[in-house]
Amino acid sequence: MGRVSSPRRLLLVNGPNLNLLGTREPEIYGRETLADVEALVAATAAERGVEVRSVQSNHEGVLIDEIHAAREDCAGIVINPGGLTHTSVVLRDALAGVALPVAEVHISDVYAREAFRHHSYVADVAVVHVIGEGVAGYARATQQLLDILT
Ligand code: CA2
Repeated sequence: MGRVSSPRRLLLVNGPNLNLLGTREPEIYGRETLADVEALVAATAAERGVEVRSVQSNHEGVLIDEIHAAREDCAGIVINPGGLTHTSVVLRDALAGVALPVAEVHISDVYAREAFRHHSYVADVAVVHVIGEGVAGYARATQQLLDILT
């Protein structure tokens, strides 16, 4: 199908270790779970009549396959790449390669943490950036991406 003029579906991607949300480090990542994040994004998009397909994986190749598949039926991608943000040229290449609009989300303020978190390979292939607003940032990123798409 490819991109359509009225977006019907977004892909939500959560990278490695984000399945642990709500179980550890609440002082950094809060108490909400991955299921809460996925429900929040689905509800936010549903207000605009848009569906969400959600994927979380601890495996880079799985994420890349999902990003490639999004070319077929998604109008944009909301992504928190987790630690791959700071390491992964291949994830960046996948996002650039599918040429869909991307919203980059980080729960914590990566720019106020360790120096190794200050560089994002994804930042310049994303059109929306929501950093350090907690889990609520996923809703804002979804809204901003839909503002661009509609
Ligand atoms: O702040 C974010 O959203 C991050 O993308 C989260 C990544 C981190 O490597 C990035 O620098 C910033 C880590 C995700 C791990 O999430 C956990 C959640 C709860 C307990 C343990 C890990």
